[in-house]
Amino acid sequence: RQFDLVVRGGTLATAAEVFEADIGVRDGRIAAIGLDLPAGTEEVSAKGMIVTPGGLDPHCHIEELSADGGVHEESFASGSAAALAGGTTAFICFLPQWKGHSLAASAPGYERRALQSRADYSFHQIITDPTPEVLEREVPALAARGVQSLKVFLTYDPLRLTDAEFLRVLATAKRLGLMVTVHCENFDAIGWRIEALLAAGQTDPIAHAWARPPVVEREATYRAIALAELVEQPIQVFHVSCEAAAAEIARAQARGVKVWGETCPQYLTLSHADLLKPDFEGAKFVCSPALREAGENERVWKRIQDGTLGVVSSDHCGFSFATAKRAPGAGGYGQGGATARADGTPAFNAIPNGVPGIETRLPVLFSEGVSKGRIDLPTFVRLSSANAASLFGLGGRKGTLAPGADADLVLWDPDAERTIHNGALHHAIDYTPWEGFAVKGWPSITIRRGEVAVRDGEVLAAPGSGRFLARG
Ligand code: DUC
Ligand code: ZN
Ligand code: ZN
Ligand code: ZN
Repeated sequence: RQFDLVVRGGTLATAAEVFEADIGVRDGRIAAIGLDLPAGTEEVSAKGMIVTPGGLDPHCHIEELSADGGVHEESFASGSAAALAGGTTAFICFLPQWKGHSLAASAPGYERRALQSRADYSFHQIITDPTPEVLEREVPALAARGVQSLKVFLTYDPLRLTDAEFLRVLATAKRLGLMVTVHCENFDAIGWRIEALLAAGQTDPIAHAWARPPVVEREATYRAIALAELVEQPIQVFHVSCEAAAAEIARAQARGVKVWGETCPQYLTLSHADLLKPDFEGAKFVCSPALREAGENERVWKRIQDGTLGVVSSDHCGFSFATAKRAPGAGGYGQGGATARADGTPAFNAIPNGVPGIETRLPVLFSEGVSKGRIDLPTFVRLSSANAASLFGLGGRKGTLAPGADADLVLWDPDAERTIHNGALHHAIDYTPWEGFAVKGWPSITIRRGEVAVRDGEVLAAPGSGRFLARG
């Protein structure tokens, strides 16, 4: 039988090599890779294009329902449209747990909302309250349904675990063979800094970074690794922002500890200068870990180049600027009492933490990485999909160009020069931290399981066409 689709004449990039070939697709999967494949029912020309596996964003917050009633503005329909337009065909977001609730009683209806996704999706289960009921009954049941990874926070009032609780989660993951992902910052250190800054009258967005300097991240990274080492449980350290934390990961890797590191485009391109923007605009750049001083971006790139950090996720967590201005503490991603200032804007500690970036993740990484010569194409593929696929149980299906894999393909125009503007993005958020950012290289066609999902910025995939990815 002939191919449903042939992507013809492109330069293919995988995690290992770059070569010229056509890709033949049948029933949503790659059926053949080779030169001069016979005609398909549909033909897409990839002449002059670089063809990579679809991006896998293993860390994004979509429509997350928080215990305080705050709802993420990003819906599954909008967030997944943005993902596809930015070359990401699958993502892993989070099943919330509300402290004091079982998993089943947290965020009711969340999985039903996810059915609206246009991209393929999976979940990490957040654990905020590791009771025996949760660890002994609910987590094993979830794992059996293909939710094979847990997420824990070492900071944030409503989310954080004590070391004792973290150890119990690690032990459960070990027993069930699950991966554990960790947000590493020292909660008490941050609280102590926030109090001192507020007492000194420092309330501007930049004080967010002063409240959580690199040492706060480095300490928690070291502690998470040490506790994981004790239990002999692999972990993935989320959103590494600085050399100090990356160095702890590198040291542990060198002694054979199973620890992996992730970073995000914000830690490769943005800095304190952004938090200092006037008219409260700095609030657009409040994320945790915080943006660092000028110069730190290059040190994080070095840790990509030496292999310490193997995944670049978005940590997409969008709160509109309009929301941040008037809704202190929205979504639970803040710390300490919510203080309003004379003009009604919140003090730095009550600005909801997070930046939107699910659509810009890969264009920024391609441009700053591949186009500027910091990384080669196979490294780009490893960072954008392949490494996360192996780490989270999607190897062979996602992140690879090989017969049998899902036909998730991105056709990159390596010469396209664009300036990022929020008006052209597909997310539901009213700003992008990369407004006015110039990039070279753009995903002109995104194919998800053999269907053209985006062509020249137009999203063709319908809500509900994404599939839940059970992982094994
Ligand atoms: N950091 C953020 O900036 N937002 C969401 C959660 C997180 O850890
Ligand atoms: Zn986090
Ligand atoms: Zn996050
Ligand atoms: Zn603009």
